[in-house]
Amino acid sequence: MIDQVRVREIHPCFGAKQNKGRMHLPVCPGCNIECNFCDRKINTTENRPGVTASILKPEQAIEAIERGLKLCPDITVAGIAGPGDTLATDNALLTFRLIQDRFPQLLKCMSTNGLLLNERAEEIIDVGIDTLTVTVNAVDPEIQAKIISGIVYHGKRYEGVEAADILIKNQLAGIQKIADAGITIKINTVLINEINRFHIKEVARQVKEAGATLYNIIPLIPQHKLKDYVEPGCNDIDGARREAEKYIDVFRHCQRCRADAVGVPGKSNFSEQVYLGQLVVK
Ligand code: CLF
Repeated sequence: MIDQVRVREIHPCFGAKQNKGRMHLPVCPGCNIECNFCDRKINTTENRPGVTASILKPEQAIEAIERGLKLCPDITVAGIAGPGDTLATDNALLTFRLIQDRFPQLLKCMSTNGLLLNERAEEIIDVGIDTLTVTVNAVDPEIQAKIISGIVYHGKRYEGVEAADILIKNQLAGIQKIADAGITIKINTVLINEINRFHIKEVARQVKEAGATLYNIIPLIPQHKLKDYVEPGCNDIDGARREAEKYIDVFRHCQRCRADAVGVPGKSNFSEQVYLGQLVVK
């Protein structure tokens, strides 16, 4: 049984008040959806989601954790957040199994786009994930269809409202299954003023109903196909948060971390020391 009090006390993205750290393990190269704002990159310079200096194999991730814990004993969470999707391959779940054996003291935190969440929910529960984040940018297929160009689902590519509908149904059904197992779920929504600004409260309402308990609104970084869109300002983010918190608790300290971030979010970063020389790109 997952200790929810422990999660809130030691997880920096789920309520920890003191300096607690997380270590991201970049073991997931590929993705199965095409978000119009997403630009996955291998480099050491950009500080944003979807960027990593290296892609590791699951066994290499275990060695990286050993280095990370020596450099930053405040790390309490082993997280996997890309750079691709954590369920598009088996790498993330394999890595979490190894972590369970070698570092049972660490919370296991997974982030996914949710396309395969419904069909892989039992595996996630079996692996013993403590916290799950699902990125849900819309619950209306017409709106979601403006955010993604397509999905690849069971070997077939879908586009438009059809793709959006498959994604949303799998996300909500998956959230429900994971929540029923007692796992704490946070939802990330990328705030795009021109597309989903006035849809946020409906996303918040529906994900809460499905079983999520925490909501994180991440302002768009204008890039890729949305490079000419406006970056939301403080008023937009604040307004969206106030609408969302009528339905669900809101997390306000997101640092838009890299897929290989190591340290206390916003305070320390040891990714170069941990991952330098690990440029193993599959
Ligand atoms: Fe990583 Fe995400 Fe887990 Fe945290 S990050 S997988 S829940 S351990 Fe946290 Fe970073 Fe924001 Fe993510 S500050 S980008 S919310």
